[in-house]
Amino acid sequence: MISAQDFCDLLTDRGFTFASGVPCSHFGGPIALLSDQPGRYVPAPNEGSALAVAAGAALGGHRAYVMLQNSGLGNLVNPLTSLVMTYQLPVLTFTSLRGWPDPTTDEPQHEVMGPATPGLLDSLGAPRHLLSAHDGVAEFATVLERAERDLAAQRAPFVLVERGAIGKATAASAPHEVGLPASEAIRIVTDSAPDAAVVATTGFTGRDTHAVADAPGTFYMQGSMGHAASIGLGVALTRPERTVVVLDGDGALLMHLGALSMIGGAAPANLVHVVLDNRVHESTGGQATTSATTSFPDLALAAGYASGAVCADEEAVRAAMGRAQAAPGPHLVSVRTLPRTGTIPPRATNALSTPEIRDRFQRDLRR
Ligand SMILES: Cc1ncc(C[n+]2csc(CCOP(=O)(O)OP(=O)(O)O)c2C)c(N)n1
Repeated sequence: MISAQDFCDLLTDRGFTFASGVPCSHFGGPIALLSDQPGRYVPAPNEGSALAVAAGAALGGHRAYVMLQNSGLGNLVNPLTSLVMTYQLPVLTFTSLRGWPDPTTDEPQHEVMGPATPGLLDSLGAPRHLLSAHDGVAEFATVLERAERDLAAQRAPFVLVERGAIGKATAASAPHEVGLPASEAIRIVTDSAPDAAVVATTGFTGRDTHAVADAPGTFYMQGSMGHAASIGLGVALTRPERTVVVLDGDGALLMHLGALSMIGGAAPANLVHVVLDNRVHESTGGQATTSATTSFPDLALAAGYASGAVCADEEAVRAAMGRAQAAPGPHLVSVRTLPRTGTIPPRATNALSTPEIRDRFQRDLRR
């Protein structure tokens, strides 16, 4: 293993002064260290934006790298192939290797992308190198040396990073001063809409929802980060008689913010979009999102939602959920949530297979 400090230092020594990314727990250490230094790390909403901002920094004359989870490679393929490769921009990408080499040891959403990651990069013609868990500083220096040769040849190399290859560091965060524990917010929201179909975003939200409010009418996402509201829209449009509650995260909503405009345009009367806003990607270690400088209710209203509200206590959440179900939507309810404490409950998929989640959700929609 290489320490987070050594990882950052070796890159800085080579003149890489600009970094961006979307968190994966594999990169929690470097992101924490870089985030402490103003101007060193730009938190991106999705992997495509991370690559594009690094490409812009390269155009601006800086050496740039990005860090991301391989589940986000799909988000990055378009700017990789049509921007970075087309214009031969020297950007270095570190991607984790979730679901590899043995997908059965990881979460279900990594089963396809884990084994596919090396071949996907090969098929795109992107050079790749491996940083494995037992590599130290010397091996990392060799990997960087090889990547430098790709960069010098105007190619954009990838370094695939195994679990445990980079050490951890603690991220500073600026949580809300007032708010609700996430599991409490989920309990209040689901209790306020007992007949609703629920779509729960990936990560800790699905775990909490399964622990405090499991119901057949809940669709637990594993992966497909950022698409909870779009899934909810599809359900809401095809089941107009049913209230649909989306439990979203701030990081997840920001990942595909264009969904707000799609929802505003489609105007489903029965959709209540709840954002559990804790200002961080808590599921991957608490790396900051950019929600502190973004107003979700203002964005929703500007995108055509019927209403938008911010809540920080039980009374306000209950009142907002009541209003949202009494008038045609779509409605957005942003709930300020506090950092989780204690043990995180197990994933819904420990108790239910993904086809079981699908089947019981569909049966519940038909009832
Ligand atoms: C495309 C993609 N990129 C990255 C990840 C890794 N990931 C899983 S959960 C998560 C954080 C989600 O943050 P947020 O929506 O704010 O919810 P929180 O974890 O704070 O509850 C991330 C980055 C992923 N699953 N998919």
